[in-house]
Amino acid sequence: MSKPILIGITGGTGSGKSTVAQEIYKGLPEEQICIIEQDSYYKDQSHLSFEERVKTNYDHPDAFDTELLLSHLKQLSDGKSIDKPIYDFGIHNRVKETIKVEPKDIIILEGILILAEPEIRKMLDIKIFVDTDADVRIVRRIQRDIKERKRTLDSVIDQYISIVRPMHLQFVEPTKRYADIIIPEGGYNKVAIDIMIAKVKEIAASKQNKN
Ligand code: UZR
Ligand code: MG
Repeated sequence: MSKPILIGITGGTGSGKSTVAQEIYKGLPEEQICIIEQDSYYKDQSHLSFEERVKTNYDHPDAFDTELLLSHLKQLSDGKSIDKPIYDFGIHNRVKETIKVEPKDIIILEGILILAEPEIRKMLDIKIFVDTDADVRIVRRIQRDIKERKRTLDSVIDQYISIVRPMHLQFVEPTKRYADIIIPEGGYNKVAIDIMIAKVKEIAASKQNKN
């Protein structure tokens, strides 16, 4: 297998980056593409109590096990499978189980702080920033965190004002400068997604010819 193409998709929380990643994924045959979520690489916090884990700043680059993520990206690039960690947002911790991910021609890496890490940036062939207004992002975040991440309305709002927003302005927003492509409005932007799928299909076809 020739070296895979690594596509990074970033943007603030609730921007629609996971949706864009899923849409591109669905546009290609399963044997050619995989998704790695930066969220899966939140640090193992088993040594902390639940009360301590709640206080972790999850919007800071230090919250992530970037060393493990980088080594997994390198393994996939070298044609080796990885055991991707599973993160449980309900308990704020990594669980014991992992998921085996096989190397594919196209690897999508998506997460809020992937472009904030120079080592990750260097590995990415295509860098995308999903740019969605903050009011839309907070509304989506409220809906998602209550439905899927076992949060209350008050806790989502408190966390947003005290941590998520300042960290976004300090660490996420400035990485827009590193993007090759900026997609407004994430998952609802069908034109941008169709263009991306066409491009990725073209890359995948050229890879198949080389294999
Ligand atoms: P996305 N996050 C949690 O709420 N709890 C955790 O245990 C780990 C992460 C949140 C994190 C960040 N912030 O804003 C968001 N907080 O997950 C990133 N507070 O994920 O891009 O899917 O929204
Ligand atoms: Mg997401």
